[in-house]
Amino acid sequence: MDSEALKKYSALHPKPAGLTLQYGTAGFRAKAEKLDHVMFRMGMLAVLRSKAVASTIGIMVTASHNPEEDNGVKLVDPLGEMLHPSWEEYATQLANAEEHELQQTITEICQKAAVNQHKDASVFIGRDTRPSSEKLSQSAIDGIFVLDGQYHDYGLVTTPQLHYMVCCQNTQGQYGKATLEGYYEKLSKAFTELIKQSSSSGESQKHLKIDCANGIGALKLSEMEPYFPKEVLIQLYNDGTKEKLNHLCGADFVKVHQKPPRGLDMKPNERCCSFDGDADRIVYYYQDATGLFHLIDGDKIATLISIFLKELLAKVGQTLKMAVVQTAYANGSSTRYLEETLKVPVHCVKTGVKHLHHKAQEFDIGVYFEANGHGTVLFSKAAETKIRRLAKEEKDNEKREAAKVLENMIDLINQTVGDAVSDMLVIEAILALKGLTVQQWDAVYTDLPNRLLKIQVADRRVIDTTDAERRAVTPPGLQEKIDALVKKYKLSRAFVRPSGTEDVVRIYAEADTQENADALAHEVSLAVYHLAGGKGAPPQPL
Ligand code: 16G
Ligand code: ZN
Repeated sequence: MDSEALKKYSALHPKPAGLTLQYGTAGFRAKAEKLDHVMFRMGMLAVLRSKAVASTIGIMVTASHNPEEDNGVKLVDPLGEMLHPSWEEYATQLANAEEHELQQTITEICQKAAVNQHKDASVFIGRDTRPSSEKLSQSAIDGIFVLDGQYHDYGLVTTPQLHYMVCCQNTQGQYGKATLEGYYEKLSKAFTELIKQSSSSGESQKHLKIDCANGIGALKLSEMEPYFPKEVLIQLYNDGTKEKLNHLCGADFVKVHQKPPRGLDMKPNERCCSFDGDADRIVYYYQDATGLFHLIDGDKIATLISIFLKELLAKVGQTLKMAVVQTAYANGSSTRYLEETLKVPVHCVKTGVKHLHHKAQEFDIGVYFEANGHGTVLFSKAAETKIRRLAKEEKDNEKREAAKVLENMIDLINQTVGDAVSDMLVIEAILALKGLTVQQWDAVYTDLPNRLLKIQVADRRVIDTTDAERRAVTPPGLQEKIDALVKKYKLSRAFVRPSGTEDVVRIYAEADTQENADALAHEVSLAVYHLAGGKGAPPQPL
């Protein structure tokens, strides 16, 4: 490490005095103007991580569904996964080190993580469409440069595209080509193969309106359109040419507010979907003839995919072990449907993609989705090999055809991380193959009414949880109180957890009616307010 160069460059990316940030579930996130030094330092950290694991590491500059003024950065590990938890701590240390401690901090990280500084390093970098992203990614490149790393700048890409590139690169092309064309070709080929076998017709069935959250999804879908078969009729809305990123639109807005995004003209019974700002989440929805809005969230997406995969496995005659991974936010009806009707095991883990991904890796086929629309399907190496072999060699026609469908599903799904583009194509293919309308999909089960609230407390760390965040261990008495409140309502459930991305405590409640879900959520928020040191005036009923 050239300490003069380090001094010179870090002076160009000074840390604002007194600012401390933490590498959380979604990396670093803050107002864009506070992040220049963080980007520079994450460029350096990516180099160190690359040397430590002798692989290419990714840097994605995005703040996903946050307001346009925010930004953020996430590191991507060799197989396209989230950064290993042990390194989250190093990321936080490096981001918060004072200027004069930088060199020392780097040396310490190298010692703790056994980094051989003489090794080569390679970093892939990408960014979303925020006005601040280009400059911030340049700062990260400065950080890569100062520690002598090689880099490839993909420029504007979706978060899942960057994850995909990193995985392709580190698996020597086995997963695909580490280029945008490679990504488009792989997905569109699998999709075309899949829908060839669909017999369902009717133009309205094929039509899909997409709210792109005024983000990167619009750009990348337009780029991909020439690769699509001509049967695909998509119409893009909120493409970023007129309005602000994520403003009153996008997957997070639609999920949280349970209403349509601005800027998308929705006719009764039309199939619509929303991406989030960096295109790693997707939710579907439609409005019925009476004007009622129907949200089809991550739980219903996981269910549709599970139904489809389970049928295929039965046809192929394989007993591959399939499971669904959810979080505490999963609607109780979805869990019940999956376990009792579909008879697929369901596992609940803590919020955050890395927890879901990790758990899903335990199965031959692991379907994971957060209710907010982030999710994918993982196939174990053994399952993939078996399926590909059957698709090629199986003598029984029906079995072989089913194996081919499974094989194309494997290629269509971005297994590195939740991917709105890939998930959308998976869903569209399943609906076409099964001849399902969006209404029929929605009717698979009925969501229990639910309510999500948040309140501020003096220190959200006073709330500690267990059992995949479904029970509070501290403060004393809180869980007992929640248990007593839940008993007052039918089909009810409630939990509280400290947010990993905002300074708030989140409260979730569901019950037999919306009034009851609202009342329960309010009562639980009062309990949190009183027992966990609520700030300001007590929460008011909805
Ligand atoms: C982050 C997570 C997302 C989670 C959300 C919860 C990743 C890549 N993203 O956006 O999975 O649902 O945080 O936020 O892990 P919260 O902790 O503020 O509720
Ligand atoms: Zn996102």
